[in-house]
This record gives sequence, C-alpha cells and structure tokens, in this order.
Amino acid sequence: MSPPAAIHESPITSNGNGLAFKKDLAVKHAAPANGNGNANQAKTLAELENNWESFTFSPIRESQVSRAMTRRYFADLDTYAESDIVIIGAGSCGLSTAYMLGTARPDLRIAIIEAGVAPGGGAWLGGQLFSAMVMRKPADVFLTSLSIPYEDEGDFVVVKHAALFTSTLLSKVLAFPNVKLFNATTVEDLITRPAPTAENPDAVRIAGVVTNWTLVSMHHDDQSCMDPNTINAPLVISTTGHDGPFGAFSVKRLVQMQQLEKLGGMRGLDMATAEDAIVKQTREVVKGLIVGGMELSEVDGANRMGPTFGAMALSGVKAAEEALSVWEE
Ligand code: 48N
Repeated sequence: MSPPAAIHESPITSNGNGLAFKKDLAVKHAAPANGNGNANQAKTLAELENNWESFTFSPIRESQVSRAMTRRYFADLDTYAESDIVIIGAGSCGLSTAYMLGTARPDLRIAIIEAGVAPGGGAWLGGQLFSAMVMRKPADVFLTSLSIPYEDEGDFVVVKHAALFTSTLLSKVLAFPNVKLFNATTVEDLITRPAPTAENPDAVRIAGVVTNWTLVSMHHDDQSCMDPNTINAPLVISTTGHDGPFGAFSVKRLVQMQQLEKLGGMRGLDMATAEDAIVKQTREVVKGLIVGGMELSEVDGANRMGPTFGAMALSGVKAAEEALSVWEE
C-alpha cells in the first residue's frame, strides 16, 4: 500500500535530504498581513460597526505569528545581554524605580526581570482582597506625576483601585523604548566580580544577574539542572519583596555568599516606623547592588507597614536617585 500522500503545510520545498515534498497543495502563501486580500479595509471603529457581514481579518499564516514574536524576543535578549541597569522584581517598588529611571535617563538600557507572568507584585489589591490603595502623604506627589487620580483624606490619599495605580505605572514603564520587561523569568543568581576591601578580602561587587524561566527555577529539585542565561550590568537594583517563592532573593544570596553577615529579618507591623525606614534606608547594600522596597526590611530588620504603599513608590524614587548617583560616580 503506497504511503499516504504527504500534505505539507510548510513552504519549505525540500526536507533537506533532497526529497522534494509534494507540491504544496495546502499552502497558498499567506498574503502579507497588510496584503490586498479581501481583508476588511476598515480604518476606524465606526467603519466596523454594523458592517459585520462583510467583515474579515487580513490573512496571516501561523508561522508569521511565531516569527513576529520570537524574532523580537530573541533580539531583545541579545540587546539586553549587556544592560546598564537590571531591576529585579516588577512590584510597586521596582516599577516605580523603572519609571523614575526611564524618565530621567532615556539613554540607559534598563532590563526588568520579573518572576511572575503578571508583573505588579503585591500591588493589585489594597490589602486583604480590598480594592482601594492607601498612600500616606507626601507619596501623593508620585501619583500626581503619573496623573493617577485619588481621593484626598488629609494626611493620606486613596486610589480607588490598586490596579489603577499598578496598571498606569506599568503602562508608562512599558512605553519607555529603553526599558525591557522580561516576565516569567527569575533571577536565580547574581554575577560577581572580586572587589576585595581592607575589611573583607573576599568582598565582591555585583556585575549582573543569572536568569532562567521561572518554571525551570521552581523545579530545580525535580528536574536535572537546566543551565541559566546571564545579563551583564554594572548596576543591579533588587526589589524582590519580603514574601513569595523568591522573596528577598538578593539579600538572602548575599548572606550565602558571605557578603552580608546576617539578615535583620522583617519585624512586626508598625506603619509609621516602617514606611520612613524603608524610604530612608533604600541604598547600595553592596557594591553594584541597590536594595529597595520590602526586600530591604529583611536586611535591616525594619518593621512591616501592611497595606500602605507610599513607601514602595518613594523607595523607588530613592532607588533611582541612588542608582544615578552611583552611575555618575
Ligand atoms: O510587591 P513585591 O512583593 O515587593 P515590593 O517591595 O515592590 O512591594 C512590597 C509591597 O507589595 C508590600 O509587601 C506591602 C507594602 N506590604 C507590606 C507588608 O507589611 O506586608 O514585588 C516583588 C516582585 C514580585 O513580583 C516577585 O514575583 C518578584 O519581585 N521577584 C522576583 N523576580 C525575579 N527574580 C527573583 N528572584 C524574584 N524574587 C521576587
């Protein structure tokens, strides 16, 4: 019985060993996406409405979709393999840092590495599944700079939904041409270079990050190790929060590498103390690594503040300022 006729949906006419595929019956190379097939030529939404019977999308071939995505992603990986600044964690602090840096320094190449598929960290809800987000003044000035509306309650302000804050901040960060978000990607180690000091001959400076797909990073225990990727950068800003599967990642790694003696450990909730401390203490913890947001509470043993987010935003403002002062050194 002769083998079934092979119907190939590939425009490739040879399978590499000289056998020419049957003339492709299935392939009518898709007209270019903006081709003049019978695609609906609507130019405005109004032209679409009440005109559905003749509606059709412009033609496309699946491989065009794949290439449109993969070409760009791998070009970004290539470009950002050498970054000026890497921000670990796209929570409220990391995104605020990125917003300030993206605004101040459009010449710097900034990579954001976020373990979750969805960036935003803990800032999609105000607290305990409640929507509204509270920020104590003067953090309202950050909201004003982002044109995020809020209700003024005197000493604090309230954004009607935390997602309004986070989505607005995220959209502005993603619009910067010099900022690239790599989400669903985990920093699973730090790149170091020897930087001995009189106090610590084993001191290092941080020179980039080691990354892997988050799903791989979460399964090192049940899969043989899959080697990671790397991004070189003279400056890393770590804002990995205090909880979650990789919480306080960088500062825990610094202790393992004997670059920090021990962690102070986050203390009980005290809003007044916590927020001032986090903003004031945002700093370069070891050469080449700035720590901000709630990750910092693990370093210094600062209190936690619970469901107020002004310190996250202003820690990001401070982290960006620290980065630019280090950068200009
Ligand atoms: O939102 P978080 O967790 O961290 P911050 O510091 O931006 O904001 C903290 C804030 O949400 C609070 O915790 C509030 C104020 N409550 C305080 C309190 O008292 O409870 O964002 C950290 C982000 C997350 O999106 C993680 O997925 C990500 O960092 N992340 C990482 N991304 C890449 N590589 C890693 N190793 C990694 N670790 C965490």
